[in-house]
Amino acid sequence: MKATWLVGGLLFATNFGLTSIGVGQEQNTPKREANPAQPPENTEDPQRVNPRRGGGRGFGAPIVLEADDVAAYEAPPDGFLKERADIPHGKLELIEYESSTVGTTRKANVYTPPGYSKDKKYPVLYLLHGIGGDETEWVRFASPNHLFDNLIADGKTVPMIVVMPNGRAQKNDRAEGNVMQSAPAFATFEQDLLKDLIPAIESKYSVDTHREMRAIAGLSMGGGQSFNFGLGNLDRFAWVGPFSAAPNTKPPQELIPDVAKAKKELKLLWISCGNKDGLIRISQNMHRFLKENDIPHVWHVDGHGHDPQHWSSSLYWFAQSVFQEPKK
Ligand code: FER
Repeated sequence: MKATWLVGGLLFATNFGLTSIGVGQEQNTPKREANPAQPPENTEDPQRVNPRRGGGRGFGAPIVLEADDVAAYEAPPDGFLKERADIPHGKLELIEYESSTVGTTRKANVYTPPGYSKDKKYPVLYLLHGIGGDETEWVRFASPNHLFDNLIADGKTVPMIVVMPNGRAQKNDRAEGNVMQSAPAFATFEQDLLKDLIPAIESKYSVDTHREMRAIAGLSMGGGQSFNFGLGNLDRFAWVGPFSAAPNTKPPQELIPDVAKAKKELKLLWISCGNKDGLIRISQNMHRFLKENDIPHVWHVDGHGHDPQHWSSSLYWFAQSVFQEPKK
């Protein structure tokens, strides 16, 4: 029996009983364009197919839902990712920066909001992709330029710069071959981010460099990176948004050794996962620790799996809280 599922933008197929994931050769240009209007072709959830299957690279453990694993938000309105002709538009550009960490010139997509001006200083959201993705993944999955243009036009989010880098910090950073083998490069990216990318962004763009003006969010491996790099560097990030966090997430006790400090310094910890996502136990584990330690956070569990619909709708809601004081 064959199961397929989506891993950070790639279709994976495996036969039950095998512990490794067989990956095709064409990850470089993933065939499937994200279309939020349609359910992904591969929502076939390994759990539903065979809830008893163990292992399976982390997707295989049974999903056990708790009473508070519920949606904090509704589904976004129709058209939230569509370009609107009647509003001002920001700009999406592909930039390059020198990485001393990797020893190469690396790429990032950067969104600047409508009316971007050197006379203002902007907050920056670093938005990270999954194991099968690269600097184009968020652009393909969530049209972030339209999503942010629309929210800014409606006064629901503040003008911000959104940086979508390549989180696979290795010389060949294309999503090729067995992408699971590049998992260590997602940890190396912490150094690239802190030492290379952030300085490059802050010299090229007009950025407010206070920690309260820097956010980190991401999907799956990028969700784990958001937990690890955000909570691990509270002097750099005050807003953290992990969606569908992957097993690269460090244990909560390791990430939050000082509960009082986390409470004091976190402006927002915004966690989401789909209730059909075989990786949900990772986010549940974090939520449980945060609850036990009384650390404020958002916990949003919707009805999706490990899929672009969950990620675009999480970005839609996270974008409406980040860099804003909570509405009273
Ligand atoms: C794993 C299962 C999933 C894993 C990573 C992922 C490193 C990542 C999925 C994604 O980014 O979509 O066991 O181990």
